[in-house]
Amino acid sequence: MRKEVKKIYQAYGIDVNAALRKLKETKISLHCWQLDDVQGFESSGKLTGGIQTTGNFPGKARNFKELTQDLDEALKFIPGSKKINLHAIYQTGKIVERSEVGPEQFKEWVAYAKERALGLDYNPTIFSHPMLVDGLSLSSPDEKVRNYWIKHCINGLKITEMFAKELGQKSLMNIWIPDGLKDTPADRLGPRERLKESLDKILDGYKYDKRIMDVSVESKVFGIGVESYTVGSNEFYLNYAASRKICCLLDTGHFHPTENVADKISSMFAFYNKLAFHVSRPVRWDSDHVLKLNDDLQDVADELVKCDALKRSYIGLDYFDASINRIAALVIGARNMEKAILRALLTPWQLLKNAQDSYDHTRVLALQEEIKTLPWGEVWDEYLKQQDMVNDAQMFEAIKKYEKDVLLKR
Ligand code: RNT
Ligand code: ZN
Repeated sequence: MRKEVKKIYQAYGIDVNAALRKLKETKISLHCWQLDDVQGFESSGKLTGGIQTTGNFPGKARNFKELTQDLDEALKFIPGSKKINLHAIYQTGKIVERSEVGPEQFKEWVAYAKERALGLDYNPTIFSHPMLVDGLSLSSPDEKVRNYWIKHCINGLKITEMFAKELGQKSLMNIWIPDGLKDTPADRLGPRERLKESLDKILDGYKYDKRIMDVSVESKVFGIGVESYTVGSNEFYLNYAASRKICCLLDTGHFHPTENVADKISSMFAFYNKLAFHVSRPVRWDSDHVLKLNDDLQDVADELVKCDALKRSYIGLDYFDASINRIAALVIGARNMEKAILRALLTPWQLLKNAQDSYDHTRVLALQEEIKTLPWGEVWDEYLKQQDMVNDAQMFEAIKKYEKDVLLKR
């Protein structure tokens, strides 16, 4: 980085070193499921629950060994503080029934994370399974079905608590269910009452240590095959989380395409002191494309910085593209998340706020546009250098080599 760069930012009241420090401390939870198209190790076959991966890029990881080998490759290129986001289907050892998946099945992951000083987050897997009867789980009219998934989630609380204890950092358990209906419902309230009751049973089912872990609920607007009604809607979970004092999770792909998800963040922080995210990129629908450094992503990062929420948020990524090199997909998306946060940290928010509060909207617009051409790219390269990481171009070459040497031989 040229010496002048620091001075350029100083003129706006920005300390580049402080920005780099903050960025490095910001934890990003990397979703392991980008590496194997949300397949997991249970050999359950088809992905169901209104989500889908498309593409058939060669060399997909088929087991714990291959997945962690690919993850290690990806980690070489992702700077900053990292966690790995796991799903129940990534249980290891002797595979057990989904409802029985507990801490025992995640010991290998804990050892893996410990060795690399990573954190872990957890998700019960409530899809791709025969106990989703007619696509319904926690909201099912059948008590047996509900109890099956309640048990799965209660065990999940124990797994998440174990992650936090073993790794000495906070962990998140996020609940997402695909429950919904293809066509106009006859009853909308019934399933929601049942979901509410099931969630209460989960939270009452195990007294987890609230100081070291959080539980979040993830809403959605619709999925493939459940176009008309989603039980776990945004309003449902907003109210549920607020009344139960748990966390909401905003997946940036789970809203109407013209809705601005970034705009929701400050409204949430006006009432909650923490928030969880699945940062994704919807293209026309909840398509889970790899994160690009586009305006939507920048807007989310800007709000996180402006709300002073980097430390109060669980920032997880959630996309799955099977049509390109999966490791590159994970790395490019994660680097883009970090680039967006870096740019947000290099923005003179105080100057902008002052201008807005003094009704100087011309100044706001001018300044917003002016800072776009500041040399943040040099700061990014400096960030990589400080962590002994190669730049974007070299990263691509290295992953291509791994593709040739490892992936194409599988
Ligand atoms: C699905 C949700 C959910 C999943 C992952 C695999 O629409 O976004 O979070 O993508 O849990
Ligand atoms: Zn999600």
